[in-house]
Amino acid sequence: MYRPHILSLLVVLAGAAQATPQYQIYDLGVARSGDTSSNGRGISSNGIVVGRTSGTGSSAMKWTSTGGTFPLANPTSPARAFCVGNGVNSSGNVAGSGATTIFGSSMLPIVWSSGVPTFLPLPAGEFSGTGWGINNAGVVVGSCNSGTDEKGLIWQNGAVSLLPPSAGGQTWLTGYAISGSGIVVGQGKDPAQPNSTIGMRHDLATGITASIGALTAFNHNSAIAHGVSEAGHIVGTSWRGGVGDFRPFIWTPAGGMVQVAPAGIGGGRALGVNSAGWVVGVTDDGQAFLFDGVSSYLMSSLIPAGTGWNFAAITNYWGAAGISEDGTITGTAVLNGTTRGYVAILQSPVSGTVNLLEYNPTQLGLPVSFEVRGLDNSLLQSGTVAIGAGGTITFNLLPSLRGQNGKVFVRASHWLRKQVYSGVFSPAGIQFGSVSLTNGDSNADNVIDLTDYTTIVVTFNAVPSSGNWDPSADLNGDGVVDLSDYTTLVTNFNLAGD
Ligand SMILES: [Ca+2]
Ligand SMILES: [Ca+2]
Repeated sequence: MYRPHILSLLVVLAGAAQATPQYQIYDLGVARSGDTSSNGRGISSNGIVVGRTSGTGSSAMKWTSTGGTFPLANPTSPARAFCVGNGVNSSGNVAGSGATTIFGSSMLPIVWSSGVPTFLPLPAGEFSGTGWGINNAGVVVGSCNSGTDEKGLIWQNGAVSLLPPSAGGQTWLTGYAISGSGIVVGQGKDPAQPNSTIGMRHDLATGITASIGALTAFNHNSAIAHGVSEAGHIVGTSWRGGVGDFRPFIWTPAGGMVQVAPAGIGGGRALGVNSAGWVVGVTDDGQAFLFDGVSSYLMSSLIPAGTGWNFAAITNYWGAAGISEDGTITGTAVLNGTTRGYVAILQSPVSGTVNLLEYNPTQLGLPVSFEVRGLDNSLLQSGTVAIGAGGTITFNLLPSLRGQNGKVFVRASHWLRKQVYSGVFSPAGIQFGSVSLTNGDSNADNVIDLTDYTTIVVTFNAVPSSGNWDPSADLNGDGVVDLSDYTTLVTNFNLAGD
């Protein structure tokens, strides 16, 4: 009887040890001259962002880490001057819609492939619709019509069809997202409870549609499924029809529907999820949040202070709209008073304290080189950072290295290289503690030997104004090469770095 309690405690303790994610946030800007605002609405599994740039009319816009923000052309025949991109796949193809007014009049579903807009067909007798999600195979989901007459649609190979009902007669209102393996999620209606909507899941591989239920522990009976990861996690909102009590959830085939731990004021809506089970959404008061599988955080608490971003300034359904496999988040907030789409990139800080031995002046600001290597010693990342207060150094691990196994080394000009870490590169970063580096490697070949000895001998008694001055021989940094430096060299003679 005690075992479940002990396991629960262990889970809690493990959670407490997980580092808080840290993000850098970037303005998506506007993509057309004269535009005044933008939104981030969706992100692909590999981090391509899509949204809208708005001024006189609007256009779908796309952001990539290499190309920045750029607009996607509005269709001209028939013209649609109010377009938005809602979903994007890893090839950069975008699903969205175009309307004739800002209120969404005469809205038509559109796909942009290589930036070129193409209207998606509608079922016979339907005259409006929108595209929401597009997977890496190019399959699009969305809806036609609106209100209680809305119908969930799927477009494959250019042809449209209704998303199929469940065996129990539950039908689709909207398909919001689709994974690469063909899991479609969205909202539907159930003839057994006509006054509420239900969360829906369809598997293209099996052809089966089913409701994913609601958070029955909270006496809920209604849900919307809004996002799906490549691994099949589903997220959305569960609530009690006619009451409210909106709560974000994550659903898996094995675990069913579970409330996402609250952030901020508690209630809210989940919009996006990745294959690590990280969830993004908005709280009931419109603030963006992130759930990292253990804890929930307001986005405003995960970015550096003083960026000018305000997540509380607008009532905002899209505060955090999507998250990629490497933890990149997009959404909408207010930057210095203007509504803007953002992209927030997860930082994996590698940090620790470096002590440069046998060195007299302050080491504050001195350069330290770092190397990230694989277990086979292949160089994966390298760079130079300045020593901060208290000897601290920090650099950001490349996102592509998260979760890999490897080693981290540091060195400085005439100090030997030292391995400071070996193991898994946690997405939340690495803290390697405190390391002291051995002085005396004047020629920086990672061994203290006769060559370094010779350097000291030929520069002996030199000062910075001397013709034979060599700063790498002034081991203790006191501005003269003398017996102190010689003693350090002799003490460390024949030592080699890692
Ligand atoms: Ca040497
Ligand atoms: Ca000296």
